Amino acid sequence: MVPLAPAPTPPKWKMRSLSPKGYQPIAHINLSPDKDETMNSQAVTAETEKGITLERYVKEEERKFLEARGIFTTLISQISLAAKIINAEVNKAGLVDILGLAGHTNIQGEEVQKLDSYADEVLRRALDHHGSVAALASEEMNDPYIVSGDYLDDGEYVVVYDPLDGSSNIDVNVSIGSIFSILKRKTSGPEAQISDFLQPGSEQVCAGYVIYGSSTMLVYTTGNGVNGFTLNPSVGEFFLSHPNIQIPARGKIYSINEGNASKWHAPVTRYINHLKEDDKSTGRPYSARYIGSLVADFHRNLLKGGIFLYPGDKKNPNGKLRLLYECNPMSLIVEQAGGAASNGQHRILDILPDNLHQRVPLFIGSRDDITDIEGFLSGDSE
Ligand code: AHM
Ligand code: MG
Repeated sequence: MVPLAPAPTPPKWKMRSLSPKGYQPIAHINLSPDKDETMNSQAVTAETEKGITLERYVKEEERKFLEARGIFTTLISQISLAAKIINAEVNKAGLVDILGLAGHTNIQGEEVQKLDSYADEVLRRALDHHGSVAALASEEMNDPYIVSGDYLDDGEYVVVYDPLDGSSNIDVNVSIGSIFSILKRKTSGPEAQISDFLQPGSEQVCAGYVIYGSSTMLVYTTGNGVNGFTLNPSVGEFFLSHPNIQIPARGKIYSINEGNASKWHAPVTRYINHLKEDDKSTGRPYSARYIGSLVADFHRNLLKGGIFLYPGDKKNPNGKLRLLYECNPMSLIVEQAGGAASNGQHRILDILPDNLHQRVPLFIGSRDDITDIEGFLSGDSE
């Protein structure tokens, strides 16, 4: 259980040095500490003490962002509310035999909604009255949900999400998650357009995920490092439990669906064989860990180090994972934690999307491991 800490003395905000491939400061919103030397240093300091609430952390962080005006506080708080509601339902998933199977009627004769469409609706309803959210796009919806003018204030942002990723794992009690990404809207007409979503991932102003696991955690970044908050279910509040997450530069874990090995291209096969070789000096062999829930596989590798691969193969040249809903948010998070994400040739965050549901090969994790796989794919490495 995460304890409530007494009010801590605000520590100095630590600026992290960025690797050459690292995330560059977001241009259109001031996410850097205030340049005004006259400003009280307390006011430009974000709390990083373990045990403070998510809400307090976001507020403290926002004080440094002159343009943010409390928008992220309410956005993150709406997302965390949705996460708690989804979490409550996920926790009941084992009771489906008693309450009724999704897609069927329950004992009261009511139709039981599938958990992924339920999660989709919860997130939409949590965000569509926000005022700053002009449109929502979800892996569950073919087209974006454009927020009506009545509910728009400034409508400056669009939000993209995968409401329940890894949903094939629900009925076997394995961790699943929700993934989200926030972009600043580009068009200025009365309604948001698809083009507002089709921006490279480097333009995200916030990205995060919620993992429904042995405990429920919300992990997010606004471009100033990555922080993880654990839900204390007895009080229904997220508390800072993992400040300033850093992924090790090299891991010892690889995560890939080896059932697809017969369809892999030769460099991927060579790379995976390389990881299995015995060579103490380079930390091999690696351990294989694959859950089949991106959020869970990613979260483990983020904390322990390692590489997750969903490559393009002979059957699916672009792999399986979606650029906007899955790859971009995870890529911003991993870069902010000091790692890297690539489609094999290019940084994921540099890809200009051409459609909402676009799939891309994904190689994501510890920086040195991503460098290695890129070497194998380019033919430079054995
Ligand atoms: P989903 O969005 O339909 O749940 O699919 C995405 C999931 C990811 O969570 C996971 O990494 C991947 O699919 C697993 O795919 P596979 O079963 O092909 O290994
Ligand atoms: Mg998904």
